[in-house]
Amino acid sequence: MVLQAPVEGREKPECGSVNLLHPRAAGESEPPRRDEERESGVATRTRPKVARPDRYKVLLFNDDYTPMEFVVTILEKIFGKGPSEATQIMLAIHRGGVGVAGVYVLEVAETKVARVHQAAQERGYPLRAGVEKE
Ligand code: TYC
Repeated sequence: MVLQAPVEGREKPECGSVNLLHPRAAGESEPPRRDEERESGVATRTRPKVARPDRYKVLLFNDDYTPMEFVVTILEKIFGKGPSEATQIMLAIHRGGVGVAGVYVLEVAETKVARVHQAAQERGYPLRAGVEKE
């Protein structure tokens, strides 16, 4: 029977430290992840999966009373549009009834809607905004 003596200096590194004796610390590539992958030689995954959050459109709705200039200002100040794009979006809403002011993750989209309603209410305009999943 052969008893293996512990190899000096090759213990598991402490948490938070870097084991410079590890092969990958010397630039070796990742080992195959699964038997299937190793045996077929076909890489079935090249990058770790990263969840993308769902995105939501912020819609602005037309009405007969909110001034065009106010809607343009909203699109500039709250949605970061330049004057030309803001005017185009406003006119598209005016003609078509509804338009997309921007697309965001849900929490940001809902905050923008609240800001639109707050700004409109302060001036007594009936402008409405809403959120729709992309
Ligand atoms: N229809 C409005 C007007 O003629 C302008 C307007 C455009 C209002 C877009 C709301 O989301 C809107 N004054």
